[in-house]
Amino acid sequence: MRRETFFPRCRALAFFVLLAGLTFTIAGCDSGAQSISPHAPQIMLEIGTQGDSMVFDQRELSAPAGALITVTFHNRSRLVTMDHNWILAQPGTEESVVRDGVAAGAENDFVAPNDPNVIAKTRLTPRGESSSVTFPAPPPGSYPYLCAFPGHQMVMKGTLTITPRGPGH
Ligand SMILES: [Cu+2]
Repeated sequence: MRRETFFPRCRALAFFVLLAGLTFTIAGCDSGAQSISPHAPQIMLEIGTQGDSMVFDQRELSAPAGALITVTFHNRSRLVTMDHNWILAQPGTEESVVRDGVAAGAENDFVAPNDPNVIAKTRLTPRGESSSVTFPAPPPGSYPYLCAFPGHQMVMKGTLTITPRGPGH
């Protein structure tokens, strides 16, 4: 079985996710752009805060279409007690996602339950902790990500680019 797995920093975590991927329920190979085939590359992405600063350490991430993506977010704050999360939204929906998230409150990680514009989200993550989310790559395009904690999205944001699949996929 062909796999393209990135092992950036934490091999143990990557191995765990690989195992999780192996037990992932396979829905079918040709039922749509977001279906996950058994040959789907598994992409590990890592992002964090810039220490105590209210910004992401990466403003851009990318992954190929058809991949199973795992984003691990690290809240690297040490001095400042501040929660953050990582939210991937449909293009152009950031304002409504944030507005509805504020209304949903901290008990919902500042993300409205079942918001159709939210593609993926991690939990609200306290300082010094990490959280991750695994999801099928959306169709090729540019998708905004942000921290949904009220007020953070103005500076705590970036873009995930989904690149088209190469020939042979
Ligand atoms: Cu934040």
